[in-house]
Amino acid sequence: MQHHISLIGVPTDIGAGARGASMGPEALRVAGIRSVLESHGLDVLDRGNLSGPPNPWLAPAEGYRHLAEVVEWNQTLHEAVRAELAQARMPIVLGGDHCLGLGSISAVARHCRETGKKLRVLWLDAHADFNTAALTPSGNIHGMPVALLCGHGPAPLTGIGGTTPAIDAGVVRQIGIRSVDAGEKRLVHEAGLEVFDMRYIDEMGMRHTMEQALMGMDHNTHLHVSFDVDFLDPEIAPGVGTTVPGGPTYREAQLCMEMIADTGRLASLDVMELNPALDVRNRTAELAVDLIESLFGKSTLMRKTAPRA
Ligand code: HAR
Ligand code: MN
Ligand code: MN
Ligand code: MN
Repeated sequence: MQHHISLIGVPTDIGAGARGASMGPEALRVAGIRSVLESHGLDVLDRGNLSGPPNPWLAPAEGYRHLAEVVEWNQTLHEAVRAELAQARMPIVLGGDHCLGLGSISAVARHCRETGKKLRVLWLDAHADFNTAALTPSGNIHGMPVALLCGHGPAPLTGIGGTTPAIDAGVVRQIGIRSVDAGEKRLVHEAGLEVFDMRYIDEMGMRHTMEQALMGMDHNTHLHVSFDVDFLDPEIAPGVGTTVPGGPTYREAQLCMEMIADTGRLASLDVMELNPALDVRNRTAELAVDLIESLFGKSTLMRKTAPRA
């Protein structure tokens, strides 16, 4: 795994239906994200925050809310992530709402094309984020980034990064999903997205789920994790704009992160949708940092290999 890490703050809630995710980057810093990573021997540069247009808080127009502003933030983020990867550093994007997955992952995909790497995207979320203007109940673009990455949506968004679609749906594994809109459900099915929803996790357990989601990766795989904090059960993670009951417990989330760490392939990360305005004494930010620590190899005991068959 890459030992040189760059933190990129993206202080915006431009794609969300609630205000406040714009304060996410600072809350993660206050929760100690940098020193926690450094305690594992990683070299961490905090690049500070990107800047972009303010949130005008308008109603959706033709199915999209704040389309121009979402394009601008994502273009800026795309360039920032691209620059870190070009310097062989691992970008950690501190969101910000999940519309930013578009700028982040389009840059990662471009880097993979340029370097001949195989991309795998793990999308940890309560939501599939696979809406389009025609399907969305809200117009909020944070409900659309996976569809946009797969080429469903308007050119100014789907074209960020030069190639449309930015990714093939086949590289994505969604985990923890438990809220999908009716039309969105049809499109997810049509696109052939691989979804490990909560029903699957309930029946098969997190261990088997992660074994499946991580299967087929090799030494040449670039693993990107897009961690929407609303993935977690709201009982432990109240500080998000769109809570959905019935998410992974603390232990399930830890196992998920530890199994990702065991692959040694993590090469870029998004931490999205943290909303300090809705949090309780920064508890959700601290939990996110705790889980990120596991993602980077914190475990209870030293293990030579993962204790699995
Ligand atoms: N599916 C709903 C919509 O599109 C809610 C989407 C909420 N999205 C996030 N990101 N919080 O996962 O409006
Ligand atoms: Mn080094
Ligand atoms: Mn999301
Ligand atoms: Mn979500």
